[in-house]
Amino acid sequence: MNRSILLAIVVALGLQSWAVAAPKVVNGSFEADRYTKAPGQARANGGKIQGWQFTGSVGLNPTWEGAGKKATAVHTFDDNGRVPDGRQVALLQNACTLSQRIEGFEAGRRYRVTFRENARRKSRSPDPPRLEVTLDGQTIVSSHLVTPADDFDRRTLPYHLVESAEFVAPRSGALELVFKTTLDTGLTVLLDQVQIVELGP
Ligand SMILES: [Ca+2]
Repeated sequence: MNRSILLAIVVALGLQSWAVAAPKVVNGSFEADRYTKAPGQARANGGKIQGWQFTGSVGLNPTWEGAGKKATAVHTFDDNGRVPDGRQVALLQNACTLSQRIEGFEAGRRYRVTFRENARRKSRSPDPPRLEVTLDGQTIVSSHLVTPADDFDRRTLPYHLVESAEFVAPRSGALELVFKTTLDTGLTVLLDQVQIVELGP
């Protein structure tokens, strides 16, 4: 292989990696923290979810009883469906926000946010909760009902996959992604695998 072909391949690989680079959600699978106090609200477990800010009764599930590999998962809120990625999901009980300022947007480029959602099956209210998602203040997923994905205590069916509307970055830099639950009826939304996909210029 001559030198010019090698260079062409190197350039092509470089372009490819540049083209797929996208703003990265920190801890988008909610695996970075380990909560030990059920039912799993952040305020009882050190008050933090790495990478995220929140208001209201936000937390992680499952919580873990015992140490190391013998720890038992306690699924108080994530009581149905197959965890989409890793072992943990975020929970938003009642009216909450869960948000992150995400670096790396480029002005004029198009993006899409994808995530997995589910709702707690055992709930004192028959009404499903509502969720809305904004990016830089723009609604990218309209307020919608979130329904349980599976039967109680069954972990076979996947969480619902949600794809946001296309989003054109109005400027370069960090933009704020916000998940907002909009009803205060004792219901819980479950989230996992939050990602940003770059669609191009
Ligand atoms: Ca996860």
